[in-house]
Amino acid sequence: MSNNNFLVIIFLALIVGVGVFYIKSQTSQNLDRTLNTVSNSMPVIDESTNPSSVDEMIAINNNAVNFNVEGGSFYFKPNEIKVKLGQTVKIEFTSKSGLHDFVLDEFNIKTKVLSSGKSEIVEFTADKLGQFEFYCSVPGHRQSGMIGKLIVEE
Ligand SMILES: [Cu+2]
Repeated sequence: MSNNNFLVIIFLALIVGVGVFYIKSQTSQNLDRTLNTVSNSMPVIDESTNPSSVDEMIAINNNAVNFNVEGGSFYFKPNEIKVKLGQTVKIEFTSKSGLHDFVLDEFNIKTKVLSSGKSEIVEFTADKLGQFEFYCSVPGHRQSGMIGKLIVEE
């Protein structure tokens, strides 16, 4: 074997070695990526934020939300308010035109009857789940469609 042949063989062996090393590292990177994807898509179940009672939900969502609600003949705008169980809900009700109030029986909410341009702020804790109708108690207005919906969800 000449010296030259020996060098060529060494050279080829190096190329094959580097190639194998490269393929191996690619494979392990792909495997890592696959494992990451799997663990990212797994739902995280944390017992401490998995409440079992309404009281616990109320404690978790114990923050405040504000809404501005307009009343006119014969509508509320918005006529759907969605909150989370436990939230402190603050509603500023404004009469746009005419005499109107804002009543939400289940939470003991009732503003004064307000004339055009007047506002009143009411506040309560959304401590019951479900859908509750709010309405204007000026005679005839509720029947004319002056109603809306408060949705309290988990
Ligand atoms: Cu009204």
